[in-house]
Amino acid sequence: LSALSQRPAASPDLPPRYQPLLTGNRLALARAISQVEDAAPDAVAILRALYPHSGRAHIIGITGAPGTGKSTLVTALAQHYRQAGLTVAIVAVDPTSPFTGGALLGDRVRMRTLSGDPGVFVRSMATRGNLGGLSQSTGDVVTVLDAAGFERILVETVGVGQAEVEIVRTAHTTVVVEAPGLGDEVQAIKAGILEIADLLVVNKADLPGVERTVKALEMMLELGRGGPRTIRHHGVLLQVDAPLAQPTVATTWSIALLKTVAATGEGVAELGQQIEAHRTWLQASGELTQREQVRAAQLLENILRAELNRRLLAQLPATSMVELVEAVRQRTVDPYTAAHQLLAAF
Ligand SMILES: Nc1nc2c(ncn2[C@@H]2O[C@H](COP(=O)(O)OP(=O)(O)OP(=O)(O)O)[C@@H](O)[C@H]2O)c(=O)[nH]1
Ligand SMILES: [Mg+2]
Repeated sequence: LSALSQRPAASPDLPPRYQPLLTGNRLALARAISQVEDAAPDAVAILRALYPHSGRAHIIGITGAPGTGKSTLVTALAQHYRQAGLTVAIVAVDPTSPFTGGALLGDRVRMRTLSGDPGVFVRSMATRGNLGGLSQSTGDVVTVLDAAGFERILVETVGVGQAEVEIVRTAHTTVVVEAPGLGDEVQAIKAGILEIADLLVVNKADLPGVERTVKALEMMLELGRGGPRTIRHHGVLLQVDAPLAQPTVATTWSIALLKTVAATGEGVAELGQQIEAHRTWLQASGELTQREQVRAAQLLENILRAELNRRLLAQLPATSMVELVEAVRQRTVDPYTAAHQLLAAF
C-alpha cells in the first residue's frame, strides 16, 4: 500500500500503546480515536505526537439533507479511490442511521469490496453535545487519521446547519449532496450552500424530477456567480477577509454540478475526477494555504479558549462565585457586573 510507505515508522512522543497505529494497526488506531473523541486522558499526548505527521491527506466533506444518499455515495467514492490505489478513511458524524448497519451493509457487493480491506477505515461519531464541540473533536479525529497515513478522508455530515458549516471549514473540498423532490432547491438556497459547496451533486439521478432539481440548482449557480468567495473567520487571531483576486482561471473556482446514481456507481468516477481537479486548483491558486491558515487559527483559538476557561474557573473563589450566581438569579446584580467583579481579581 502506498499509504503504508508514507507512514512515519515511529513517533517518539506517542504513548507506546498507540505506536502500532503508525504501521497500520487498526486496534491501536481505533483506541487513539476513542481517546481523542472522548477528550480522555491520553488525547492531548496523542494529538501532540501526531500533529507533525498530519497535513498530507486530502479531506473531503460530504454534506446534505437526510436521506439524499450521502453514505451510499461515500461508499462508492471510497471504492473508486481504492481502485485508483489510494487509501481511504471515512468519518460519519452524527449518522441518523448507523453507517455500518445502513447503506453499507445493505449493499453487499460494495461491502465485500470494502470490508477487510486494510486500505479502508470507517468510523462513526455521535458527538453532538460533547464538551469541546462537534467540530473540534471531528477535526482532531481527522488529524489522527491523516497522521495514520490515509490519503483521502471522507467526512459525512447531515444537513447544512452551523455545526456542519464548522466541520466543512476544516475540509479541503466540500461536496453538497442533493436529491430530486422535497422542494430541496428552496431548502438549498435557504441554507446558503453556495457559501460552502465546492461541488454540487444531484444524487438519485435515476429518479423522476432530477432535471427539475438540476435546473433549479443551475439557476442558483448562475445567480451566485460573480460574487467573490470569502473565507470567513470571526476569531481574533486571524482576520481573514480576503476575497480571491481578479476572476481569472487560476484564482476562482466555479462550483461544478454533477449527477450521480450512487446506488449503481454511475457518475462517481466523474465526481472523483472533479474532486481531484479541485485539489489541483487549491494548490495552484494558493487557496490551500489560505484555508489551512484559517484551520490553524481555529485549532489554536479553540484550544486557547478551552484552556483559559478552565484555568479561570479553577482560580475563581468558589464562595464568591456561588454568591454571585445567587445574586444574578435574584436579579440583585446583573450578570455583566457580576462577571466584572469576578474578573477584577485578575
Ligand atoms: N434510487 C436511488 N436510491 C439511492 C441512491 N443512492 C442512495 N439511495 C438510497 O437512498 C436511501 C438513503 O441512502 P443513504 O446513503 O443512507 O443516505 P444518507 O444521505 O447517508 O442518509 P442519512 O445519513 O440518514 O442522512 C437508501 O435507501 C439508499 O439505498 C440512488 O442513486 N438512487
Ligand atoms: Mg448517511
